[in-house]
Amino acid sequence: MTKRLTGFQPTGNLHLGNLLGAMRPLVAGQESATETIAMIVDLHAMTMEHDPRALRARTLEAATLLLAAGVDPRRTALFAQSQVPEHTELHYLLECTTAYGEAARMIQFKEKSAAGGPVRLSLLTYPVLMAADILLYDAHEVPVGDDQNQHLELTRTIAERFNARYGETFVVPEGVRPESAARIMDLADPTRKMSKSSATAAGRIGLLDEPEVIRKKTSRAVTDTLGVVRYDPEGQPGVSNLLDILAECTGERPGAYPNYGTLKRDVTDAVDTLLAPIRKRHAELADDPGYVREILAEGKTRVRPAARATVRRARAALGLLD
Ligand code: AQP
Repeated sequence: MTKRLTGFQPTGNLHLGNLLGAMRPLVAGQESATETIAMIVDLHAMTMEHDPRALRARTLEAATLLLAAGVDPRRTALFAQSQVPEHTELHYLLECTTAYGEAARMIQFKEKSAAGGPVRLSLLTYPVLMAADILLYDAHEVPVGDDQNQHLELTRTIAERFNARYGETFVVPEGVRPESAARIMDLADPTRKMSKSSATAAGRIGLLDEPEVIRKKTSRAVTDTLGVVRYDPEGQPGVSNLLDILAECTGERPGAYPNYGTLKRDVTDAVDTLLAPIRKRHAELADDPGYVREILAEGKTRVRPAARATVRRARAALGLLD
């Protein structure tokens, strides 16, 4: 059975981009024969300056939102990365087979380390931890957006080299694109992707945003001065992003629109229709944080034997004692 793994960084509040680009494909994957693993990658959220209280709260909130959006704990193992210590153990073993230059040339490292402030060593080695996250579970498929392509390639390189040098140990994973392109852009700057860590929340629709907030953000979405509703991501990125959001939310190709105002109204309605049941379910689950913690503990227990087995194989291949 194909195993598919998806990770979510608790670096901020999950947003519409996360939902359409990753959470919905994950939920849909549960219907097929695919075995699904959903992981809150809390250790990745520590590669930049972080607040411990916020990290704990966001980890629980991300898990709660995944459940509210349809992750079924009977079919998907849901857990936090740090709850399975084999992630950090395999990370170290893989670091011993990765060159400094391979990590240092990652675009994300270059961009984030150039942002100013002290650069954590974990920011440099994070793609190797990501390789460990994937290789630990013999995942065949990893959904990847453009910005993670380079990291997945590094994972494949590390796995292939390890297998060739120390003997067959890891499944070499394939990156898969979600069926629909679903790269949702920032409403205030449609040339950038909607992101948890963007400077302002104006262009980001949070999964828990109230209807009035959604309306404000969509009605202020940046468009252009052409005044024609046309799908042209190059020439009209703002309008095209709104059309993409509408199509993703309704599951239908948008019809013709006489002006931007009517398009924005329909986007507001479609987004709210999609988010309202998630908000409602989230509120119910948030009332019972003990339940969410139990689900995470169960998820951890479910995946740990596979994680242990992989680490055992890797240790033996590298010449470490039992
Ligand atoms: N804008 C987006 N459109 C479509 N898919 C998106 N994803 C993220 N943003 C969009 C997908 O959501 C999953 C989880 O993402 P992540 O938590 O690993 O972090 P990220 O990709 O780095 O997303 P952010 O929001 O931009 O986080 P920060 O600001 O912390 O870097 C992934 O499958 C991702 O492709």
